Amino acid sequence: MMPPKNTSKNTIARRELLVVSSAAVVASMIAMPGVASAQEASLPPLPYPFDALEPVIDAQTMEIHHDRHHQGYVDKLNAALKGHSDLQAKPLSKLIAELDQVPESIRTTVRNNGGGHLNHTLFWQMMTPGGGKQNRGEVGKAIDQAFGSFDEFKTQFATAATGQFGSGWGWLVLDGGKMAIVGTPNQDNPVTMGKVPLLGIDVWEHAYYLKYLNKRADYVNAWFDVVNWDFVNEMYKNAKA
Ligand code: MN3
Repeated sequence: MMPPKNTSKNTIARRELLVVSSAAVVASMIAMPGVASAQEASLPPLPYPFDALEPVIDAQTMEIHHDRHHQGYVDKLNAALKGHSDLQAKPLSKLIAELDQVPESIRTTVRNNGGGHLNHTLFWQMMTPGGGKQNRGEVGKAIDQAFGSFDEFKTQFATAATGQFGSGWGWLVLDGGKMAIVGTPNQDNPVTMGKVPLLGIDVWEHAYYLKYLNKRADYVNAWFDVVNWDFVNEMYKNAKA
C-alpha cells in the first residue's frame, strides 16, 4: 500500500503536528530502546526467525512485512533526508517528535516513512514467541491500576485497534504521565502528539490479511499471545525516567 497523497485531509492533520511536543517527552524518547539516529537509517534485523510467531503471525506475512514494507520506509526516509545533515543527526524518535521542525517540502514523506521506520522498529521488539505468558511486571501493575483490570485494558485496546478506520495503529501510551489508549492513522506515532508509546499494534492489512483476511478483530485478539512484556517494561521504565 502506498503512503497517502497530500490530500486536504492530510493538511488538516498536519496542522496538529505544529503542537510542539514537550521537552520531557522528547527527552524520554531519545533513550527509546533499539532506536538509533536517523542518519543512514537501516533495516534492523528481525530479533527472531520469520516463523517464530506462528501460529499467531505466519512466516510469509512476517517476511514481506519486514523485508519489503519496513525496507521501503527506510529507503524512502533516507532519500528524503539526503542533504539534510541536521535532520539525519537526530535520533529517529526525536525527528518524529519534532515533525514541525522538518521543512514542509519533505514533511509528509518524513512523517509517513520516518514514522513507518520508527513504528516497525518498535513493533518487531514489542513481539516475541510466547510473550503473552511473560510476567507483566511493573507495567502490568500500572495497567491494572489505570484500567481496573488487565481484561478491561485488553478490551479497550482491542476496541481501539479494531475500530481504527483504514490503515493505522492502536497504542497504549503515557499521556502526561497517565496511561491511555489511542489510535493513529497511517504511520503516525503518538510521540508527534506529545504522548509516549508503550505498546503498539500494526493494523494495516499487510500485517494480517494473508492469514486473517478481513477479520482484524481475530488478529488483534490472537496478537496478545505474542506481546513482549519484557520490552514493554523497558519502554515504561524509559518513559518514567
Ligand atoms: Mn506495517
